[in-house]
Amino acid sequence: MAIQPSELILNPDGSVYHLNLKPENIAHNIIFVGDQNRVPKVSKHFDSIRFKTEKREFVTHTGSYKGKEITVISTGIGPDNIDIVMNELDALVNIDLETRLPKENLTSLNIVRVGTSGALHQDVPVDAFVLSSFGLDINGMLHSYKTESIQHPDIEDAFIKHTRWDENKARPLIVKNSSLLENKFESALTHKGLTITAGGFYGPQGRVLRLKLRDPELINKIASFSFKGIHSTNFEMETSAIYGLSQLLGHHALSLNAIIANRASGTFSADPGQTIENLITYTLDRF
Ligand code: R1P
Repeated sequence: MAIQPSELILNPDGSVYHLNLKPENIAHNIIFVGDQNRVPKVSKHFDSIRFKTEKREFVTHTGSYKGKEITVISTGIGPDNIDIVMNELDALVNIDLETRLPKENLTSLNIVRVGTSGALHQDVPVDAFVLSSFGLDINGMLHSYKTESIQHPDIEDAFIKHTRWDENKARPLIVKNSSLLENKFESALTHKGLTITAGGFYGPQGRVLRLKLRDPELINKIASFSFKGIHSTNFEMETSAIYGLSQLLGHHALSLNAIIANRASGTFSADPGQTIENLITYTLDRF
């Protein structure tokens, strides 16, 4: 049955509602960045840019890099935005926007996040790159979907026990990256680990300014979590949502984060712009 206009909203020009994109505007290799000002920092390396658009925080440039078509798109901050970006990008390739029917032959996108993040341990110093083997979802967005097929209950149960997780909060959910992309993007420069995706920047990541936290020890318990060689490495706000929705929709996803803060040592990068630039060129060259 055709998907109703209230469910799949299209703009008058036929583009998808939030991203302002039509199917022909995107490549199948896609870089996600959080900050919209990071989009031109990626596309300045392209040989040429064939398409640009923007709406709200969603800025898109499509072009070629060393002969390969790449789209770079900003997702803004947080898992709620990832829900929009993933569903609308998937609609562009896997739903016929004329008939509003899902296609029979599905397309898999390659999605790599180039983000920034705070590390939890001193052995992942500022200016390092983290490649997320797993995303640990503590924000709950993915629970709107049927996720049983992509979860890792053994690691989740160990995490719940270790942190004495408050049952009023959404059950933590652990999702894996695309091994195909991990093999392509890992190197001696990447620290592999478990990335915790929070639904906020302050309290949800254990930062205290003026408000008391429900569980002040949570950050220490998260930092000390490990399970069969998998260690928690860093906090940010998108990875698990990207991994979860990519797997459910049939896309390949990987998250790379430039470490600009270290929560264990209390330090911040002296030149975060350069570290992000280094991660951008690293990612483009491996695509
Ligand atoms: C918070 O400052 C934002 O920075 C990090 C977090 O995940 C969050 O989106 O990533 P980006 O720099 O990619 O946005």
